[in-house]
Amino acid sequence: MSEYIDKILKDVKAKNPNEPEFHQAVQEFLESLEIVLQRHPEYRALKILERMVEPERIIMFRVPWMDDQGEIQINRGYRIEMNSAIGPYKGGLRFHPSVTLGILKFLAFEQVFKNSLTTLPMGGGKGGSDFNTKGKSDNEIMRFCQSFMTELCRHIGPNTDVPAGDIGVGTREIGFLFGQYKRIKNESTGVLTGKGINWGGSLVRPEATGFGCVYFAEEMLKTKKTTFDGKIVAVSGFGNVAWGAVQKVNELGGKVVTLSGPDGYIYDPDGVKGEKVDYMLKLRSSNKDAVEDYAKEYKVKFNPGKKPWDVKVDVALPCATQNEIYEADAKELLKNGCFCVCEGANMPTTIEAYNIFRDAKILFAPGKASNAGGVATSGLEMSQNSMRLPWPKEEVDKRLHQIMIRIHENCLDTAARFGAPGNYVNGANIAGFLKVADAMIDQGLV
Ligand code: NDP
Ligand code: 2IT
Repeated sequence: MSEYIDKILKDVKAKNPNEPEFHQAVQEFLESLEIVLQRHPEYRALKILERMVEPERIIMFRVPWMDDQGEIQINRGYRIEMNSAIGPYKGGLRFHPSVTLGILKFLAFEQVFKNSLTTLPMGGGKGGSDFNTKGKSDNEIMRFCQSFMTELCRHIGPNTDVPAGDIGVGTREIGFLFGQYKRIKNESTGVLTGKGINWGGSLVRPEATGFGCVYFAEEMLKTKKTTFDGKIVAVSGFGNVAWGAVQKVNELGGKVVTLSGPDGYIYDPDGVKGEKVDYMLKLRSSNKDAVEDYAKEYKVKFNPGKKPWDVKVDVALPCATQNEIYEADAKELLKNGCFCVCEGANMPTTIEAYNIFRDAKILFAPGKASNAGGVATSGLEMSQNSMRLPWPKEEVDKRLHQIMIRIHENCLDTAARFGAPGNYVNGANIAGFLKVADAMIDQGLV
């Protein structure tokens, strides 16, 4: 690492202590940029990187709500408005007990460059709360969402900041949040994406992240002159992204043999297909936080406390959460013949594990490129809301597919242009960076 980049990273760590995930995301990003800074000294002169690592705005707030027993509960809410150089802040809301300021800052930082890659005009943001949806009744979730939006509504808007879902936030939560926004603001606009189909949502948005991830992986496989047909695939997670990915792998002739949750992973040698894919929706909406029930329902093996990286597969799609593939997992995957890792989640691979994949020269796609289909389809939802005209499913899916093909192309072209042919991480970081950096320069000292 150059002295300059090293200094930025040191300053980020000193200024943002106790935020290891944010440090990790910044480090992974900066490591790709060395050659860009050599070729374009203007970015350094104008302190573009120093500006990018500082969020434009952070909002933190109290979220008081009452549980079903009449007891008052207090959570913490956040919205990180990271960068608006190329459009309104855009990014999901995460409700999970592990949520901290540092986790949301890492996600908002990644989102800026992901959104840049989508080709659509969206800045980057992220928000959420340490609220735990596990074991909560629908009424409790509604009261929490209403309280959360009562504060958030003054900071967002269809041309300012447009939140969506992420871990723990699906159509149900978006509905409660949207309802409260409307009551307070007395306006019906596309202020949130991931809405229900009957009230402004876009077809294909629920499937979009998983579909997009598999479309991206399909392009990666094409570079090795192969397809998903007959491939064995490990998927982690069992949530929204995993569900979309499983459907598309099946459609393309592959077989998904694992799903995972915080409790462990299931191994289904016949493949997660047919009604088993619908069962994933039941698992997710049960608020139980576990996949073991799948093993009981379909009489397959459950491996408690383990992650699905020790199975013999061709392709791995990590779709659960950050830092779920460590160095030892990476070695295990390689040993078992895996030659393509395509991230559905945000930053599921640690830097050490990534280095192993990079050195082994297998296909590896970073989430900010390969999971961009979710937010891209959110962008398409915003377009439809502005036009007040919904597109049919085929139209949205076609646009999503084209966007993923273009992101793939852009990553490979940019990687080759900047001396790292075939390296999707460098390609994604550099391509995402250039567009945002140039927009910031055009707009003066922002
Ligand atoms: P869901 O809530 O639908 O599913 C998340 C899955 O990950 C669940 O299986 C969840 O179990 C598990 N999980 C969450 N946190 C942890 C944890 N700390 N340890 C172990 N397992 C955990 O979320 P999504 O499918 O929407 O999100 C999955 C990933 O994809 C995340 O990294 C998200 O940021 C990313 N992503 C999502 C997009 C979207 O549009 N939804 C778009 C792009 C990326 P449980 O909830 O029961 O803990
Ligand atoms: O991480 C992500 O890209 C998302 N959770 C989706 C964000 C969005 O605005 O659709």
